[in-house]
Amino acid sequence: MNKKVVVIPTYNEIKNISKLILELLSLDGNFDILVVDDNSPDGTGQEVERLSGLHKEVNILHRPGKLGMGRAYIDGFKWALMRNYELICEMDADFSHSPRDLLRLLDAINDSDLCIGSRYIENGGVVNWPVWRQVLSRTANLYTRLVTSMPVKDVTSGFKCFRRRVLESISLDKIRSEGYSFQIEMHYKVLKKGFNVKEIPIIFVDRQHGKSKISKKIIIEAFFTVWKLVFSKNED
Ligand SMILES: Nc1nc2c(ncn2[C@@H]2O[C@H](COP(=O)(O)OP(=O)(O)O)[C@@H](O)[C@H]2O)c(=O)[nH]1
Ligand SMILES: [Mg+2]
Repeated sequence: MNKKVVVIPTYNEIKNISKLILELLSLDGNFDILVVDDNSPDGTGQEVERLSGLHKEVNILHRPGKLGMGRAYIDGFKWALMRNYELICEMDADFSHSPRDLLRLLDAINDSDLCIGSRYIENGGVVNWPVWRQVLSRTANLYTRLVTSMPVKDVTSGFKCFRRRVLESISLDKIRSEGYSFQIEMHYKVLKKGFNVKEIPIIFVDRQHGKSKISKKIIIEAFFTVWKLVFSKNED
């Protein structure tokens, strides 16, 4: 039986995290959960610590401070690779990604190496996002696809599932992106390696609790990352 884990980065998600974990556990999908918390001042890390004492499927990786979502995922991936997980998923902590869709991703990866939950294919979509976020996301997608020629429709999606061989083949320490460009960089590198990438539709719902961590820095980083990727000679 394939070992499966979903990696969830958190920063100040106290209003979401217990509910999300309990919902994921109730799905009975036979997967483990790893939360990577950046010493959230609101106590998210301590709450997950408590839940990890009650449920053997729940794990927590504490980092000393806010070091960025990209590095949180890298640390989470390394943790999972060391523990022999075969399927390693990514998911946000704020219910924008539906727990039920995680089961669909785990199912759909059967015939691919990376399966992405996509907002921008038929039957996918976004609910309750303010217009500026929709415009930003659509523009970022269009811009990235024009510059990189990637055949992925939702290049900034943070809901996906990798086979371990995909993550093993990438030099994780060379990934520098912190925000959305982390997703772009991963997709670019996976495609460049020739892996089989698939998208399935998801409906992304804006968070009801807590705050988005999007910032100008994250947007600017994504703007430049696409050019760095295209001009980089580095294969991995
Ligand atoms: N560990 C960690 N998690 C982060 C950091 N920044 C964002 N996150 C988490 O990454 C996920 C996506 O972030 P979010 O702010 O919801 O982005 P948005 O949905 O695009 O507005 C959430 O689970 C956040 O808690 C960070 O610096 N460190
Ligand atoms: Mg969010």
